[in-house]
Amino acid sequence: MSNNMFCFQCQEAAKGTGCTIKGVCGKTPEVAGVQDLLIYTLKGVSLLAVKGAEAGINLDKAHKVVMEGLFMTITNANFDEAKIIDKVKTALAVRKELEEALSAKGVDLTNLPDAAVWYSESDAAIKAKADSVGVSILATENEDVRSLRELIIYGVKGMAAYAEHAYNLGKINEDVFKHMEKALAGTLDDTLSADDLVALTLETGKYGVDVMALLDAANTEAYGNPEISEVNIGVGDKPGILISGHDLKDIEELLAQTEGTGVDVYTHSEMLPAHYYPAFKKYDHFVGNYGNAWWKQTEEFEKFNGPVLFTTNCLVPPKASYKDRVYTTGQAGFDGVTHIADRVEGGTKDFSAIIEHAKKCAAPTEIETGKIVGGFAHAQVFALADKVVEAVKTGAVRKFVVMAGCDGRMKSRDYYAEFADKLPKDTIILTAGCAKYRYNKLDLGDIGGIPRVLDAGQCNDSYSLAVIALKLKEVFELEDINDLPIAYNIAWYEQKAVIVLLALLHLGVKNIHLGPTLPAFLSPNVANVLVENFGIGGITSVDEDIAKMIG
Ligand code: FSO
Ligand code: SF4
Repeated sequence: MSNNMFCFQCQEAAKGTGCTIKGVCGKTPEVAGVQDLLIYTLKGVSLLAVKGAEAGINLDKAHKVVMEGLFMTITNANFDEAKIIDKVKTALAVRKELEEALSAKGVDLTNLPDAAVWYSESDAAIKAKADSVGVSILATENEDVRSLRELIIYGVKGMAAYAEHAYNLGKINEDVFKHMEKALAGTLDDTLSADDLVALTLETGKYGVDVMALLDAANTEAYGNPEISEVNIGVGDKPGILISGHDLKDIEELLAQTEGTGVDVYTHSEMLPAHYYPAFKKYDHFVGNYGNAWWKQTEEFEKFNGPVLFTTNCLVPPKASYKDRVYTTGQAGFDGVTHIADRVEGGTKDFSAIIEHAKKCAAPTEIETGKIVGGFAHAQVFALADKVVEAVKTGAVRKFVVMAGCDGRMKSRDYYAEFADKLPKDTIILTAGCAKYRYNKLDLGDIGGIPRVLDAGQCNDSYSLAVIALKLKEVFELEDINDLPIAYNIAWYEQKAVIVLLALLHLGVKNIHLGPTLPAFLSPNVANVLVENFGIGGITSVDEDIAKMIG
């Protein structure tokens, strides 16, 4: 049994340094241990995959296990120790096949590190191994190397999540997979200097842009371009299923399978933007969005009355009062909750169990009424481009403020609601991700018909915000994206925000304010690199920051 852990991958790391007894997120030392072992094992798989790419070996299985394993260890995705152990076993089996294929090609496999050679078959031996590698990041001597390695690992975790959503829609970018493997293998390489690791971090940002572009293409080709939409936040009188997380393929199949059953479908948190896609508007039983950002779920799910499906994070350990109504699918998991199996190739997932469950439940209790507006992804904003450009030229819009990212439970995040509220009325907020729940129900008005909060969608739709910025740069004939009247005040929580940040840095965006606190995994020197080269800064008080960002 583990009795210690170390994790500092998210913004809520205990004391701003790291969780050591139990995660603030609810992760136990046992789960933390097997997650760390899974990452350790994937580093070994990746090392062989890099060699396999050079030797021309088929890497489909390696790509898949690396993607799934990385995604599974993201904050608030999977708390099920047995599922994580299963993934370790899959990774070891894939590694074995790779070893055989590489040996057959005569590739030298001597002197590999332990991560690429350790092996166990039994759960007990895997748990024992987890105990021995669990806190290994503490043992890496140079704190800057440790910091950069973790920054890279968290970046590729976010990348893996987006790659998997695209993969589920049949879109693959082989170079993205290869980069995940190169990056993970790079974290095992003691010959890489801090400078080399900085370069690898920035290269990760390039693939961050690529994977978000891939997912954007996958989503819009499958479901159409998001369009301005009003979303009901009240409830109907039929029982409902609440679907959370980010996977649009899952909601597509759930909507199709619930049609005509008398069960309504509601979105939760990051699934809200599903309402913006034309393909889903045809369903009358797709009623609205229920609740707020992820961390409010323990209160809100009690009132929903029906079953809740998690397609990804952010899952909070469920209370006994509604745990029997929680279902997971994909890389999400929690011990004791029903997991809906993956689709077999060419087939669909089977949501009949959750639908039958919903039929026996009461309709949701109303917690809010009214509507919220969203759907301002790149194509919709381009359709309004003339209006937007005109508003900037006439001075009706003084500045855009990108407030994308995540929400979280910390009191300090009240800052973002206050910041949005106090922004001068001639500014427009561009948002994406669950950060918006801090201000998307405030009445911030509009500027000549353009709403003052433009929601592009999920955290990955931050890509849309970057595309919009690049388009404006072209329209205004500017040399540098940083000459645009756009300020960046981004809230981060978990590892998808890390890849979004690295992607923005790759696109040349400077002077991003990152809050509510800077990552615990940044050593002072690594933080300095980000400050000096990219002007990254934290947040201070609302008034000071508004003065700084808006002028
Ligand atoms: Fe939020 Fe959670 Fe989308 Fe994250 S629900 S916090 S950055 O998973 O991915 O924005
Ligand atoms: Fe702590 Fe965040 Fe790690 Fe959870 S994910 S254990 S809250 S640092």
